[in-house]
Amino acid sequence: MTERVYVKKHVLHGNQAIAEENRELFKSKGVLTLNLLSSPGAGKTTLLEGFLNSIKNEINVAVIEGDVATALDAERIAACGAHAVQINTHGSCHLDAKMVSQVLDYFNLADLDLLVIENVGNLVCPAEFDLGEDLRIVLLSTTEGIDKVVKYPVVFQKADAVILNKIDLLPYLSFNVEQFIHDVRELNPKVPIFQISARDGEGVKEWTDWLIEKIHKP
Ligand SMILES: Nc1nc2c(ncn2[C@@H]2O[C@H](COP(=O)(O)OP(=O)(O)OP(=O)(O)O)[C@@H](O)[C@H]2O)c(=O)[nH]1
Ligand SMILES: [Mg+2]
Repeated sequence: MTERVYVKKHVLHGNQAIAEENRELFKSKGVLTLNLLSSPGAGKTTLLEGFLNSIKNEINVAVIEGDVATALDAERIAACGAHAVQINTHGSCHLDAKMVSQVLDYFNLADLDLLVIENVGNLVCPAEFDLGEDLRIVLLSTTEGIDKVVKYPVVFQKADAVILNKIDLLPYLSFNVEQFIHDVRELNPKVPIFQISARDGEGVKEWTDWLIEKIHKP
């Protein structure tokens, strides 16, 4: 048991050192970096598609896609006209800083305003692994249930913004938005909370404006 704890600490310590190198590199190139986290299917890629189509001519964005298998998400991002690199973790439930550092040569970071890293769909493991990002964005979708915030607190505690997605489905669900906001605030009192429908575009502009401001005034 003790040995297991030690191994985890060792792994996280090694990850942190590489994450700091990534962060220094991003800073030196002047690129803002996002780590996008959610359960599988909460709508990360759908949000990115809408976002990319809306800011195409304003800022230079590239995307790293993390999935256990396939390049489906990278293909969706490329279809929006953005440069995307797919990482397949082959079983691992999260990206780590080394995986990210190994694909950075595929980008001309100095030309980018924003690098988005879509993590593997999971609310647990990705929360533990710093990738060197500037901001962590956490999505929850209304279909996942109101209890997920209190059941998976760490990812919400560490978020720089929280997005509630699929609000178009609220009329068909018993999801209580006020309870959601209350539970998030208990864990992370000042975090901005956005309510969106990535599918329909509702609320996405508010999040986009918040992000663009971060790019201009990090
Ligand atoms: N009704 C509704 N469906 C949505 C919304 N956003 C995404 N979806 C649907 O949810 C499903 C999953 O969306 P994705 O964007 O692929 O989710 P993801 O988080 O990227 O999934 P993984 O990368 O597999 O973790 C798709 O069928 C989307 O069309 C939304 O706002 N409303
Ligand atoms: Mg996706």
